[in-house]
Amino acid sequence: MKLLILNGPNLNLLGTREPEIYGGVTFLDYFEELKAQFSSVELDYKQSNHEGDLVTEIQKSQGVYNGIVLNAAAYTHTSVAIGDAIKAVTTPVVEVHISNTFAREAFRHNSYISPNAKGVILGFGLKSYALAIQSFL
Ligand code: CA2
Repeated sequence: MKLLILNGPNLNLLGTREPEIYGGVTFLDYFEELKAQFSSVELDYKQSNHEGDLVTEIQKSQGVYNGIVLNAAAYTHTSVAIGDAIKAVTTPVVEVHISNTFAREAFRHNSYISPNAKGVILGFGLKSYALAIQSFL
């Protein structure tokens, strides 16, 4: 089982700002925990602040990964291109969010990812990623 964790814009700042919403742990530290927790899974991690990079990574996943755990961050709520890319590949995508986007501003209630995702996990902090990996097993 080979999975890609793909994070979108500003998630490289995790653990440095807004800890009340996003927690105090950097994603690279959490990624080490995930690798230890899921030692039977081949996990790769990529992050980009650029929409087109995320589209390219989704396209490149075809035939390489068994699934993608995707937190498209703010692009979740704006990106037709990322939604189209998910539709264009057979790689199953599980959408994750750290926060409960439905408990936040109205503009975070829409997702261009969800209609094309295998499932959605949100609101469990960084644990959302572990739950998403678990869903592939
Ligand atoms: O809750 C999530 O996982 C989000 O995808 C995070 C996005 C937000 O735009 C989505 O509505 C929900 C924002 C990521 C920004 O991450 C930061 C982390 C630390 C400091 C500042 C931003």
